[in-house]
Amino acid sequence: MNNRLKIAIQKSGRLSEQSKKLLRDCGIRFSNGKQALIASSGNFPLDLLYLRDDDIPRYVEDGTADIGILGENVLIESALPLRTVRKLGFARCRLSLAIPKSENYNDPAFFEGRKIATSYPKILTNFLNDKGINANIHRISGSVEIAPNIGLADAVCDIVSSGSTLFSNGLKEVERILESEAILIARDRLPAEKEVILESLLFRLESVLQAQANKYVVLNAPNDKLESISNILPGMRSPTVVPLAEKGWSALHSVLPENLFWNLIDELRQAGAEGILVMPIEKMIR
Ligand code: PRT
Ligand code: ZN
Repeated sequence: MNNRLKIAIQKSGRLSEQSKKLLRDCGIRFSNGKQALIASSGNFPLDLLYLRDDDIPRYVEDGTADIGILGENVLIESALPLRTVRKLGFARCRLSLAIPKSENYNDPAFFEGRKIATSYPKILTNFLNDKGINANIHRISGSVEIAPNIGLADAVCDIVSSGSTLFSNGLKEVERILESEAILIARDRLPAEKEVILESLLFRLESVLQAQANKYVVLNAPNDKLESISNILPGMRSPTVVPLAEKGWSALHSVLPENLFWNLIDELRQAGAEGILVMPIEKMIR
């Protein structure tokens, strides 16, 4: 069956809601996966497999699924030759080494001969090998952060986002090994028919992710200020300018990258813009 694409997503966990939302934002309809292991979309040639995130690389590799959404950290730890098709911008975190707060730390030589608890033995081994350090890696699959407190390890190598888990376990982060976010992966060679479906999914994804990264801006300005304001807000091609009922004034419509938002808003006000409205964009196709 090459006329449908199979995507593996996390059944329940930190990635599952956002993975499903992203696909739904792409206009793809499917049932929830609360009970079932598999769901079929009725309006797009996509079947969903709900799996544990750790199993996703293997299933994409062996052809049970064609593509998948998972954390970059899990893909790298799997060491499987899969391709990263698109970074998805959610579930950002990092994989870090942490030690008890009371310890002094200068550099990775600290870890020589120490016992480190982790769920990421391969990534940690590579990091330590790179630094020429011999440590004793203790592989555990959950609650890594409690290992030093119960005397199981001297340090941990674990996923951190806010840092509060480390903090509440009396640990401090001393090395960042890897930055991670959710990604879309695919098997290296997909049949041509499946590549076509992936392309069409990617086109939709792109328009959703672009929209998330940008805001729609409407503002009023006196006509003699329009040019300098347009220079600040280039838009997709150039801003739309519409005259207001009040003579000598116009409204300017444009698009602004979310990450520049606050900086540019200040610049716009200084350039004479007022009545600024900023709105979310649902889809954006360049
Ligand atoms: O059941 P399944 O195997 O599918 O899920 P899981 O329990 O293995 O994974 P899950 O759902 O916890 O995480 C899925 C993915 O989310 C991870 O592989 C990361 O890519 C990403 N992610 C983002 C995180 C975090 N943020 C995160 N904070 N994964 C785990 N954590 C944990 C971390 O392990 C630690 O216990 O949260 C704690 C640290 O958080 P802070 O905010 O206290 O620093
Ligand atoms: Zn997992």
